[in-house]
Amino acid sequence: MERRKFIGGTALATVSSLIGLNIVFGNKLPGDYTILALQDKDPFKLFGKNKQMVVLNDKPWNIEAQAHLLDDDVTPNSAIFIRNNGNLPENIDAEKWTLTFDGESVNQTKTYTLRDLKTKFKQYTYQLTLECGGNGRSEFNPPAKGNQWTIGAVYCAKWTGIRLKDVLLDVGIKDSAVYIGYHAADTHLSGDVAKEPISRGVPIAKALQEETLLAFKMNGEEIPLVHGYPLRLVAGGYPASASGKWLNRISIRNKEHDGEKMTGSSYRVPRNPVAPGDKVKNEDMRIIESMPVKSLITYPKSGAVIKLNKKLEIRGHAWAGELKVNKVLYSIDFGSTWHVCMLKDAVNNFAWQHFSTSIKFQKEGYYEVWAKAIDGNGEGQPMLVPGWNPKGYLNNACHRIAVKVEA
Ligand SMILES: Nc1nc2c(c(=O)[nH]1)N[C@H]1C(S)=C(S)[C@@H](COP(=O)(O)O)O[C@H]1N2
Ligand SMILES: [Mo]
Repeated sequence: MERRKFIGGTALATVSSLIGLNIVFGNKLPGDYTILALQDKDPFKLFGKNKQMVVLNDKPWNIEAQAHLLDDDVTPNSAIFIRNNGNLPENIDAEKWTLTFDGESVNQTKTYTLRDLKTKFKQYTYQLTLECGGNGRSEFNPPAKGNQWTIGAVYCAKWTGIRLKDVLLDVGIKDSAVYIGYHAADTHLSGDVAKEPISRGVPIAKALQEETLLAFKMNGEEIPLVHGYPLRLVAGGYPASASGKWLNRISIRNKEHDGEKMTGSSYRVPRNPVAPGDKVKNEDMRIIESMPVKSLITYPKSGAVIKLNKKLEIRGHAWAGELKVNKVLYSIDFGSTWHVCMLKDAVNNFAWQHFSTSIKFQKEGYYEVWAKAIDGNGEGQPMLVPGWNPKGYLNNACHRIAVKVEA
């Protein structure tokens, strides 16, 4: 007789959380059966995203926002881009979730349950900007392989969790510690369980910053599965790839972490400028740390139409990795002259800052509004695509919107 496998409690909970409903006869579900609600792969429904998000890849899921969806000070879940390097983990049981600390520079290997982490350490909430290192890749020429992000792989959500620093002090790390590397529960696309889809990290100084969190809430709720439920490393201001989702292990390293996507050309850029299309030797590449200064006009949507005698209100956000943004300027004459926008302070370190202004146009016709942010070191965004690099990282060119002024 054929034995039927029935889906276990934890797997069932995962499936239920994916569709956002209790599966009433869930205990009768055969183990190898995919329910219709999941066969119908509507990613917007599946992940609770706005229908105007743009799907760049479905294996694995990679979905980006459009500028106008990012208008809120704190990005709502519905507009948060998704970047997956592997398959989503299955059968997550938060009750049984653990986080292990190991590596050359740990005093002793130590494991905490998620419950320990939530109860033994003080909790903090910060807004932290996460931008994919490849945001803007689509503009590089010759083109770089990979997801063709335009401008929508950035967000600033409110993260709640405990300081990684507090846990590292509790674990005990050696003086030799220079880097941490994360490990996570997602699986390699090849199905090879020995391979990790991604295992990146940050220098120890970044790990010890007050805002570097082991987070279990995003925007006041449990982190959605696709964004790292039930535990995520969040290191604002660094490429978002350093913020490991589905976190289950952190290695304290005595050298720069050499996990998956830390070496070769992954998340690495040439130390010195290269000509477009050049081959760059590994030793001439460096890992991306703090992200460059950038801004985004989130209102109005490109293509806005305005009456000649009306002022156009514009607004958006600016961020500069670990630095503050000092100024945001706008131009309506293709960068010939620039004018200062109003700019707010960040609510905390590594949160984006909001800018706004109102613009009066002298004549009817076609205009572009360009925005340009300048960081605390006086460095500004380039008007057009900056330094070409083999994987198309760090495009922080000025964002532009088209405006029609009519009588
Ligand atoms: N475990 C794990 N963490 C991960 C990734 C991943 O594929 N697996 N992708 C990284 C990359 S490249 C980015 S840009 C961000 C995306 O975070 P988001 O999906 O919440 O927007 O997660 C990072 N953390
Ligand atoms: Mo990324």
